[in-house]
Amino acid sequence: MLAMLAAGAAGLAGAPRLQSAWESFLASSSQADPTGLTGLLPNPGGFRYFSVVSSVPRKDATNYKLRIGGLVDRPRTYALADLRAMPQTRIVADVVCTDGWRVDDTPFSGVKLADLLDEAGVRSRGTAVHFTCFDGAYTESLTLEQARRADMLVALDMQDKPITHAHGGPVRLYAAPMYFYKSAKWLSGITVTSKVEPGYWEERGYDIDGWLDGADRHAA
Ligand SMILES: Nc1nc2c(c(=O)[nH]1)N[C@H]1C(S)=C(S)[C@@H](COP(=O)(O)O)O[C@H]1N2
Ligand SMILES: [Mo]
Repeated sequence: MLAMLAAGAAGLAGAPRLQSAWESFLASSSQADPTGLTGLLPNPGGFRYFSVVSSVPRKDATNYKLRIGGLVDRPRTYALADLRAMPQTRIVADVVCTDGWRVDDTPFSGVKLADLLDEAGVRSRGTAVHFTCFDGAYTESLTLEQARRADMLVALDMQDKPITHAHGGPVRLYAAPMYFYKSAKWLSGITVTSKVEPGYWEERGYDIDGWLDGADRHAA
């Protein structure tokens, strides 16, 4: 068993874009798992761990904050409990990464991004939404029309459990109809802007149009 775990940790350390063996250890050890052991195996549950920085601070109910601002009438900061107290939406869809891996039928739940935008009151000059992360590096963007869709969530749960640190918990974006790079992990800021500001990967050549093949681009 120990040999298997060692092999598993080595496999994770070699995963694409993984920045350091230490972060892979942190990532694997934070998988929700009663034994604490299966997370050390490579590629747990079909997902790959992604981060563009080598270490990300941990946030929980005691210190997590989501700030909404920019071109809105009522800027506001939400604690985790505030988000949990709002109506929750559950979506089951396929997770697809541009690197070629996918995990079918993955449930995510959380608050509709549209509900948060409505509470904030988007001003008439607002046409896009920019997302920032408490890893201090990753960013993402959506048009306001995309952001208002019913399948865009500020997600609190993944696979019906609180999102783990490794998967971007306690709160990540979940952009169901788009490639998984649009689903920013460790979400800390939502800013309404007057034009789309390209996100981290989009500045580095990714298509700003993240639609999955077959997505209904005109869904409400
Ligand atoms: N903050 C942050 N969010 C991110 C990324 C990242 O590196 N940092 N990677 C993106 C990419 S390319 C993918 S495929 C998914 C991976 O999510 P996972 O680590 O939960 O599998 O997160 C997306 N969101
Ligand atoms: Mo990805």
